[in-house]
Amino acid sequence: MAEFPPVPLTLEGAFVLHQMFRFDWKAWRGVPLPERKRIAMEANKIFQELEHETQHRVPGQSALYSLLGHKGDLMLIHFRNSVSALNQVELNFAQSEFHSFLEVSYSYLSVVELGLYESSMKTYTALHADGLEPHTPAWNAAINDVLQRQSDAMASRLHPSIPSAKYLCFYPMDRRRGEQVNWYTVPMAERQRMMHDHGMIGRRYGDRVRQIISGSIGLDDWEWGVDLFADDPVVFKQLIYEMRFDEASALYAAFGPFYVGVRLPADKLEDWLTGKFTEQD
Ligand code: 76R
Repeated sequence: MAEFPPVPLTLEGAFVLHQMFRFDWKAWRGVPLPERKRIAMEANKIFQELEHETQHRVPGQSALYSLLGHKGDLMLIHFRNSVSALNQVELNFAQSEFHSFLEVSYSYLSVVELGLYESSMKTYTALHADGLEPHTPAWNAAINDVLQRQSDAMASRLHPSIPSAKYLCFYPMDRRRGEQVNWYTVPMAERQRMMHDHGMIGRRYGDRVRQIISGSIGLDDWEWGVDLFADDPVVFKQLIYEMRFDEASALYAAFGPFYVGVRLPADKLEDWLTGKFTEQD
């Protein structure tokens, strides 16, 4: 059998920045009320704009979440067409007065990724049958063709709109490269089988969770970012618990910190700043 590349084909879409902030409540309360009102209105305007920003006729996507626990108070997620556009968003926001009350507690840079485990081997085998050798110009051109066609077909998943679900669960993760097991030395066919099983479990939750997987190898400290959107946070626990028993997770997954937030629409920010935002449910 020919030596095929061990790396699955991937499609990349929107670049993603997660920003977690601590809010300085003490400093905020020290500001006279009319000032607070003015700063809150300015912030409201900024977030409204962020929610509706468009670039190159593709809607830029941003959303704000109220975070639980000590890891931060607010989380902003941004989807843009380029890393430089994300950087510009970050810089614009830093100019606001509201930003002086924030301290970044964590951030994460990644790019929406669709792994083509199901079709990579088929593609490699078909090109080989056509007499093409890996890494030759003809092979590379044929691969680019395949990727271009797939990208067009998957455009809406590569540039997703941020789901309107009430809750977001975000965490970064790795595939293990340890002494006992190493994902990156497992043969492609085995990884393909495990990812298939993974997808089958995930699909059972498809009606209750939206997942956006972003790749961050070379961009940030972990290898993937996982964003799960749901109206019921118990579903996060159920899905992730079930996946822990799945081979790809049980043997090969290592997890970073988890962040859970409640969607905070820009026009609710002023309420949030007075400590009243979540309705009782
Ligand atoms: O994109 C697709 O829907 C195709 C199938 C699929 C791939 C390729 C898929 C489906 N995932 C894929 C890739 Mn996933 N996913 C996670 C986690 O907590 C854990 O144990 C793992 C964190 C969850 C909860 C989850 C959910 N997935 C990946 C990758 C890239 C790995 C690689 O290439 O090696 C990672 C790191 C990852 C992790 N996944 C699904 C889900 C869900 C709910 C689905 C089904 C989506 C649906 O069909 O609606």
